[in-house]
Parts: sequence; C-alpha cells; structure tokens
Amino acid sequence: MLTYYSDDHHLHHGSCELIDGQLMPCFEKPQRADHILQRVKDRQLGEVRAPKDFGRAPIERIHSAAYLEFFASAWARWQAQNGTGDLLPYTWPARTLRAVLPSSLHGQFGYYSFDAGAPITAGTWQAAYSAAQVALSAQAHIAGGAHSAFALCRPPGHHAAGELMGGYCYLNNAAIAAQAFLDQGYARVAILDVDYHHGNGTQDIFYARSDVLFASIHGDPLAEFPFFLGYADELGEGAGEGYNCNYPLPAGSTWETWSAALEQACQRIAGYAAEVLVVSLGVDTFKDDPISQFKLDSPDYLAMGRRIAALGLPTLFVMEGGYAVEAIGVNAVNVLEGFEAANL
Ligand code: Q9C
Ligand code: ZN
Repeated sequence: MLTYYSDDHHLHHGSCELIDGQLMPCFEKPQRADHILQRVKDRQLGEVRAPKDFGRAPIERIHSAAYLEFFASAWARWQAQNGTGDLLPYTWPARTLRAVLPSSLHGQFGYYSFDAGAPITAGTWQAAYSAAQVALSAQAHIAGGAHSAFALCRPPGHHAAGELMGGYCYLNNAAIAAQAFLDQGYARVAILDVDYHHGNGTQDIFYARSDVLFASIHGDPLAEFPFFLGYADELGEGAGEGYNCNYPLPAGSTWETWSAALEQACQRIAGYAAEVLVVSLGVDTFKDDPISQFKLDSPDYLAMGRRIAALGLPTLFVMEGGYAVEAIGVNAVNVLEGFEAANL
C-alpha cells in the first residue's frame, strides 16, 4: 500500500492545552506522525510519496472561503498586534449569545471554533493545508485505480466542520477526500470513523446528504469529548435521513464490544452499496492511550484491518487521532497490514 506524507506537519506544534484544569503540553504533537512514518518504513508497507498540490478549490468544497481566509491569515494578524504565544480562542457564541461575526481577531476565532483545543501557530495553516493535499493525493491514487492508499495526515481532521475548528482539527481531510470522489463521478461514498472520539465535523458536513454514509464508533458523548454530538439517535436529516449511524460505546470497552459495533457498521456500509470507503483512522482506542478509555490491544488492529478489507471496497485510510506515541505506529500500521493480508 502506498503512503502519502508531507514533512510540513512539523510546522504545526502547539505548546499547550487545558486538561482537567491544568495546562499540559499538547498531546497532538509532531512525534505522532514521525512514529507512524517510521513504522511504515520498518514494515516496508510500500512506497512513501510526497503529495501533489491540488490548490484550495477541493478544500473549498467542504470549508467556506471566509473560514479558510480567517485560518490562513490569523497568524499574521496576531503578529501584527504583537501577539506572543499560540493564538487560542476563549469565547464562543454558545446558547443565548448571538452568532455574529465580530471584527476582532479573538472574536472571529470564537466564531470559527468550538473549543480551545485547536491552537493556531506560525505554521498551522501550512501544515493543515499540506495534510489536506496528502488526503487528496491518496484519493487521486485510488480514483486512478489503486485498491487502497494511506494518507498520513497531521494535523487530524474529523472534528472540523465547514466553518469550525476544534479537537486538534482544522481542515476535514476525510471529508475533503470523500467530496473529491463525488466530484470525480462516484455516486456513493461511505466514511467509517474508528477514532475514539465522535467525528462531529464529518457528521455535520454530510448530515443532510444521501451521497455520503457516515458511520462512527466512539466513546459515548454523555461521558466523552465532543459531548455535544455523536448520539445513537442522530440518523441524518432531510435527504440524509438514514445515512448517519453512530455507535457510542461505554468507557472500558474491549475488542469484544468494539468489534460487535464494527460488524454492525460494516453491514450498514455493505447495504448502502458504497463504491469507495474512506476510513477515519484514529488509534486512540488503544488501551494505553493517555486521553481515552477503550481497551483495544495491538493485535486487535490487525483484525480491524481484516474486517474492513472484507467489505471488498477500494479504501482510503486517513490518519486521525492516537496519542500513545510509542505504540501509535504499530497500531496504525497493523490496521493497514491486516487489510493487506486479507487482500492477498
Ligand atoms: N483540551 C482527535 O482525536 N480533548 N481529537 C479535550 C481539553 C480533546 C481528540 C481536552 C480531544 C480531541 C482527533
Ligand atoms: Zn480521537
């Protein structure tokens, strides 16, 4: 399997995030992608290619031009007002407030975000832009006839909606790739989100549409980030009704519980007659993940890849979360190796 990867992810390195009332070093850090790349090489998964540049147009199919302009120019504006440190939002248009777009930089950041988990640093735009190009390059490889590809994206994307960043995510790489398939003539795309956290951004983007089926297995949002989306009764709306399925699971879930949800999600995808599958590949379901509560073990990721392969679909793997950095390479590449072994 080919891997697409850009060194530009190193340009994004936030300094801290708020965890349990304490400022901690960011869990979403460059070493994550470095470990995965090293494992791809160690296991000789296949060639590693740099992305092509498809420009802003395919990103604008998912994110508004105004949102992208804010994101691309925020750091320069912050520097122009002598800002020091990462740019972080601190006020949001929550219930009873009004969703106006202020002129102030911090006001606009509140408008375009849903939490303080997505800091903007000097290189964040370039890193996120390149991650989207990594996803688009892997998408093009599959549209060109390949059965699979791995987009080693960082920063991740599945929490980002059309005009919202948050949860370490800025541009929704999986959604951008899914839309590219549709724009190139595919009629039905399935997105399977196996990250520990609900893919609220991806769900929101496709919620009223039937051309993308979104299925997500994740920590029950009653107890887990992102809290305000990801419940089992969210089935889609309008033309999208019936094309959204959430499988929230309790803390402590092991492979036995998790794989039963995977089975249901896969049967749903098979029934949809998808032409291509995009997997939002988070491995923060691992037992030693520092911010998550599931109990999957490294060999379970091989079985995950095998079950996904049994769908028999061209499959684009897009990297999302996973914060146990020592194990993240083994676990992510295990999914890809399990997928490939099943296809031999
Ligand atoms: N800053 C992904 O796995 N945790 N995002 C909130 C307070 C946010 C995870 C802690 C977790 C986001 C892509
Ligand atoms: Zn996650």
